[in-house]
Amino acid sequence: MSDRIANSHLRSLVMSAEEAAEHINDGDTIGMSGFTGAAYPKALPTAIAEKAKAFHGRGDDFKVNVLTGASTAPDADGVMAEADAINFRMPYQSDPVMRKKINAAEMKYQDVHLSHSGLQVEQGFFGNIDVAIVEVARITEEGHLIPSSGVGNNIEYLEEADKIILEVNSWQSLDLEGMADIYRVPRLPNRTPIPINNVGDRIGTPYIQIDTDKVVAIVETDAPDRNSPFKEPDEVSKQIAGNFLEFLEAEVAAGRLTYDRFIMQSGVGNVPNAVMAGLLDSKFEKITAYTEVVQDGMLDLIDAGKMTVASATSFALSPEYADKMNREAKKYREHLVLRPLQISNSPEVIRRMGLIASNGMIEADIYGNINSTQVGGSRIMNGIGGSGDFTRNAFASTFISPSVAKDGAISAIVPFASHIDHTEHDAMVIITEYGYADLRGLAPRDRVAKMISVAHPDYRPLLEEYYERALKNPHQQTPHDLRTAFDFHINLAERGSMNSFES
Ligand code: 0RQ
Repeated sequence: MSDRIANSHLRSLVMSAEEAAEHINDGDTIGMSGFTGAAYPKALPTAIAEKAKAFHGRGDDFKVNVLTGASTAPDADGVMAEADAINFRMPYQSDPVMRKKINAAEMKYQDVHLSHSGLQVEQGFFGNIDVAIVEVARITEEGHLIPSSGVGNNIEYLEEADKIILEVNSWQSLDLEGMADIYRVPRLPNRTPIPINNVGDRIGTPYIQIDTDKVVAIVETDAPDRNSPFKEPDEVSKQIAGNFLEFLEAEVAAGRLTYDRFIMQSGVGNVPNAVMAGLLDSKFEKITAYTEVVQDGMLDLIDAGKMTVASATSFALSPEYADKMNREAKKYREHLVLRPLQISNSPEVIRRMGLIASNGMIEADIYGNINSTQVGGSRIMNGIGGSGDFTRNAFASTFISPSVAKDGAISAIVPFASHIDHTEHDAMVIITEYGYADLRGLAPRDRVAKMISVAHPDYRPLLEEYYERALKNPHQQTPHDLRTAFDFHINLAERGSMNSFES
């Protein structure tokens, strides 16, 4: 295994995860690798959780602050949350145990635009970074790090941290070397334009350079990335995918897009994956992706010769596709570029690319404000992730969702969103299984009928009734009836369904 650690000084620092965890103290702020179930450290989180449990068992305090690229996995966020080892978490999570702890006020969470997170670390918003814990595929003779299945905020954490702990994971394919393109965005106020003009442009090095004197421990692991498998597309997802394609066809018909110029960004989830499956049978060719994560559907598009190149910061692959990547990384690295998060999600590059963004949502209101994160305005689901980076800056920003959730008890189209992540100024096209509402070029009142047309038929009369009441408001730019604007949500909280109105 030591052939993965070619630097002799660093090889002398190999130790167990438990020994490495001795370098972590109560109150530390840890900058950790990890992005949507990929490239997270596989051993240290459990060792930290065990250490926290031992401290708590003795009646001592032990909690750390954990900053990452995005979500991790049950054996990272999950185990640490379970052990009450985390005080503060940023910038994104999607773990069920952690979600519960956050919603019960047992830990704190700041949900941050991912493109902001590295910069905010540099600017000291989260205090001193005591330790960076980063997974790598290999360490070169010079002590350079070859990233594993994601890059995220690793550069910022490695630079800012006082101490560095590296995990060298032999499960990760050595053929990943060459996929990452490491370019350091200059610090403010010395920023210069990021010289990416085409999705696949490489502008940096395949490795991360670090101050090897800061490394205090190296832990060897052999454990897979862990992502949940995607559900097979159901009928509703297939209809949504069909409507998304219809929207793309309309863009072609309007002369805004050609069949060989589609640059996509795709959020994570079952519905976005179904959309990619739909693209396999479409007329679109030479598809590229300037996006945040590489998903199963993109590997299928590459295999089918439909996608030429995808730029992202990490993988978000199901176990089956992660194995496939491990076997065929040499082939895929011709088509994939893994970039630091500040570049994969750079608002400036995204705006210049002119891409079409597509993200999931919890709910949209009748004017096109989008809630991506908080059920009932208060309960966190996952976080905004990169959806804001792409939505605000894409050429066309779409949101895709089934029209109802929880067997019809919840409408995805509501009078007023109970929390707003993306405003009516950012979201442009809302797509459900009933069609797409293209809000571009429309004043708020002209959007309402379009939004109601994509709502579930059971909810359309209720939305129309609400809008009639709203039209009685003397102020008519964005009419609301504030007394009843949240009736859908109140009904859900009190009666278990958004449409159980008292008769
Ligand atoms: O719950 O898992 O218990 O069945 O949310 O919903 O329909 O499977 O859709 O997987 O695309 O997720 C917004 C959560 C949608 C996601 C959200 C419940 C529903 C189900 C999942 P179950 P679906 P998806 C940039 C992209 C924010 C981050 C982002 C998300 C579960 O897209 O987290 O965009 N987005 N990142 O039942 C209550 C509602 C609901 C609801 C759905 N209105 N109320 N529950 N659900 N709507 C890339 C990155 O940042 C990585």
